[in-house]
This record gives sequence, C-alpha cells and structure tokens, in this order.
Amino acid sequence: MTTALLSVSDKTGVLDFARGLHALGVKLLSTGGTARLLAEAGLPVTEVADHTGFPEMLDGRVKTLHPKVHGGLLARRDLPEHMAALEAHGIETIDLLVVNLYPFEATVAKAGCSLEDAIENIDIGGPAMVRSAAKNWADVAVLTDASQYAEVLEELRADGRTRRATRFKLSVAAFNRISNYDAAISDYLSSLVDGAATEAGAAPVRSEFPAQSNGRFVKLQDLRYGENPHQAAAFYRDLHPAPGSLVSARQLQGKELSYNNIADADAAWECVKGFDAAAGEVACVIVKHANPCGVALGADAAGAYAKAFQTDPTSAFGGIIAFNIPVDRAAAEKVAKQFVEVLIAPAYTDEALAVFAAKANTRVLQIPLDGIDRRSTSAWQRGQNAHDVKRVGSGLLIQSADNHELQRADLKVVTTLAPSPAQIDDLLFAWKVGKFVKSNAIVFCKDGMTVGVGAGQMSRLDSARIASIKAGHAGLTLAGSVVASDAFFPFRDGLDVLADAGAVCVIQPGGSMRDQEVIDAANERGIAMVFTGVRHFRH
Ligand code: 93A
Repeated sequence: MTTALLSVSDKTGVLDFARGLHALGVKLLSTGGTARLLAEAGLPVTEVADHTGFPEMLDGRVKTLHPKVHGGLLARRDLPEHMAALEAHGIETIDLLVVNLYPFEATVAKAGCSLEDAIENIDIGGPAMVRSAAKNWADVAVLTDASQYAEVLEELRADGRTRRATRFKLSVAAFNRISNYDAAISDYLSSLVDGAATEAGAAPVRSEFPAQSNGRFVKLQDLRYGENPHQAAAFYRDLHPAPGSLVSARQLQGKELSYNNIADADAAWECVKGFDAAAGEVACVIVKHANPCGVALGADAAGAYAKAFQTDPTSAFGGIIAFNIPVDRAAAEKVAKQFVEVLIAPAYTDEALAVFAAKANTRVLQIPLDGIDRRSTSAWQRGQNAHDVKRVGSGLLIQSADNHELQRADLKVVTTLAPSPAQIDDLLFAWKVGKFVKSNAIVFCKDGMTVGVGAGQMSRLDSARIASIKAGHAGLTLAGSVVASDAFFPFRDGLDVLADAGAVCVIQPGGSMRDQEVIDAANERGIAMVFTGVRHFRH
C-alpha cells in the first residue's frame, strides 16, 4: 500500500481514517476542501492539483479528471505493458480511493431547490474516479461510505493490504452507489415539467409521475418460496423507506417470515397505523388472507383484542394480529390463547415477551412508530407510501396511494334521520376499516368494533349478505349497527339487505345514478345515511 486519494463532500470520519492511513505510511492525495481539512489537522497531504501539475479549474468542475489520476487507478498491476505505460508517463499507482459524492439527493429534496443548484450538485469527477477504481477492484480498494472506513483500516493494520473479497464487496457497493446516484439525477430531471423554461433561481415545476422512473430497491432477505411453494421469492425494501413501515420491522422471535406472512402483516399494520393511539384510538387489527376479519378500539391492548377477536373467531385462527400500542402481559396472555401466525406492535413489555417465549412458532415483530409525524404534509413523513404500484403484463400501474382521510365535516347527511354523535364515531370507524377491506367491501360496526365483514365479492349484494351471515356465525347481533360500503349502491337491494340485518346507519360515497332510489329506501327503512363523496376501491 503506497498511495490513497481522498475526495469527500461529507467529511464525517475522514480525518480519523486519514490519520490511520498516515500512521501506516500511506501517502495521502486529496482535493481542495478535503486536503485543507487534513492539512489543518497536521497531516502531510499532497493536493491533486500539485500531483497532476494541472490546477483545479472551472469552479472545481475539473479537479480530478486527469490521466495521472485515472491512469493511477486503472492500470492493471499484473500487466507489464500497463506498468510500463505508467512509468513512461510518470504516473504513480493509486491503491485506495475514498470518495463520497456531491449531495445531489439531499439538495433536490430541499423545498424550493433551484434548477441551477441541482445541476451544480451533479458530481462528475467523483463518479468517474469511483468507476475507475471499482473496475480495477482486483488492485484498488474503493470506499464510498464512511461506514466502510473501520473494516478497511482494520485489514490494513492486520497485514498491510485489503483482502480480495473485501475489495470486491467494496466495488459492488461503489457501482450500486453511483447507479443510485445517476438514477436520482435521472428521476429528478425526468420529473421536471418544461425544465428548460424554468426561470433563473426558481424552483422548477415537478411532476408526480416522471417521464422515466428508476425505482430502486435493496434486498432484505430471500424467502423460502412465494405465494405458493413452486414460486421463488425475495423481500426488498425501498432505498429510502418511510418511517414506521413494515420493512423496518425487527423480528424478536418465531419462525422465518413467509411471503404470505409479509403481505398479510403489511395489511394489518397499515390498517392499525391508521388509528392514532395518542388521540385515544387504541386499536387491534386481525387479518386473514389480506382482509381484516376483526378490528376494534379498546381502553387498552387487551380490551381492543378481545373485541376484535369476537368479530370472527373462526377466521382469526392462525391470523396476523397488529396493535398500535405496546403489548403488555394482559394482552399477551389473551392473544397467546389461540394460534397466531404473526404479531406486530410498536413495543412489548418484558412480561409480554415472556408469554410468547413459550410459543416458539409465533413470529413477533416490533416496528417503532416514533419516527412518524401524523401532521406532516409529506406522506413519507406520515409513514405512508406516496405511490401504489401494481404489475400488469410487462408494465406497471402507478397511482398516488389511497391516503385520503375522511373528516367529520366532510359527511353529508342525505336522509330524514341524522346519525347521533356516537353513531358518527362508529361510521367514521367503519369507514376507516372499510378502506382496508378488498372490494366490494361491506363493514358492519358497533361500539368501536367490527361485527360483520363482507370482503372481495364480485357483487355488493353478496358482500352485504356474507357480512350478515358471518355475524350470525359469530353469535353477534347486527341490530343497531352501522355499516360502511366502500362504493355506492347501484340499486336499493344492497341497502335492503343491511336494513333486514338490523343496521340503522350507513356511510357510503354516493354518486350512483340511482342515489335517490337508495335514499328513499333508507328513509322508508328508518336508516340514517351519510355520503362521503370519496370511495375506497381496493383490489
Ligand atoms: O466538480 S466535479 O464533478 N469535478 C471533479 O473533477 C471532481 N473531483 C472530485 N467534482 C469532483 N470531485 C468531488 O469533489 C468529489 O466527488 C467530492 O464529493 C468533492 C470533494 O471536494 P473537496 O475535497 O474540494 O471538498
């Protein structure tokens, strides 16, 4: 090991790393700002400009784009012709490269970032060096993140050089980094609406659906199989996941998560997260085959679970259970009485964990919710996806996610009878649950719990019938219940099924050609009905 070149925008940890290199007798080359930092700390450092004999120019746009840099990085040490060419041109080898790039992603993430600012933050020389070093990984170690400093220093201290496997790993990480960097630039530029017409200093107008999208994912784990055993599968996360999302789950115990476990856990978690425990909405959601089969609010976790379980004890067997508050011993003891596939909560008491320790197969997941800001205008900060994606043939359907939150003031009473304040609470609860039930969705509720769920039918009428049959099987009465329908009633027959079952209030979007027929039916049957003006299809 003879020479290292350091050129970093984010200077975190670089001084200690450079000190370590110096102590091992490594010669340090560096660009302007980085060189200054090292020199001020008393380290002997040669500026790249002095090394190449060519000054930094064009406001730093050309700093390291020189054959003395790229030749030193790219020459194959095992080829005599390469080494002879270096010799002939007076070029020294560079064996270690430390680069992190101009902060393009952070710059364009700032509100009001101008096009000029974005463009100036496109790093050219950095990625060029990273590519050269990463291509020549057999001889050169390339570090693109401060988290890599410690391991490399340790290897150098141990035997004066980095391990081949480490250099390969660093090269892969380097190509991933510049690929993600270029994707961020391409995504940003592709999102500009008439970018060339942007006024000097102004923030360009950006489209939510760019002309090209380079969605990036990082593998979290391989899965044993997919939805069925003959399908292979893996679990990936977004490059920058939102706080409080399933991908940040820590598995505290239990068998390996399966593909279906993850899909169901996401449905349960997204539904329970919709309730704000800090505002008194302590909730429990039980999911089976991607549909909620029991949702309830309670005074505490145990209370919410007991109610949610009552909705459909048969389906709850082997279900996925999610809470939006920490699980304590009382809740754990109740839950542990039946077979649970996956349990999810923001935290667990030690006593609760001790209860599950006896149930070795139950997968216990912990997902902190503290990073979420419910009042933020950014979906990401609220812990929600901004977009929803579905695969179709060789294409993708992308839409903004269904993040609509209905407010009390949005409700329009359309019947002679109006719901009482307590009934409105239940209607809003039913509506929130209905958003997570596959269409056609019919959700009967009473006293902050679901009492009958009809999901995924091809006709609304059948969903209504199924919800009422299931309530009967669970021994629950629907007399005095409220109902949410995720979309309008095309005819009065669906409403008649709800009335026959005992419902007294209905919440639905409205907007059917036959709204008047349905309103008349509600008045005739003594039902209070409110329109939301918004529907929640979920397929
Ligand atoms: O403007 S550049 O695209 N042109 C270059 O030749 C160049 N060489 C290194 N940017 C260039 N860099 C970048 O400068 C590095 O990727 C690093 O982010 C930054 C470090 O500059 P300084 O050491 O002056 O703070």
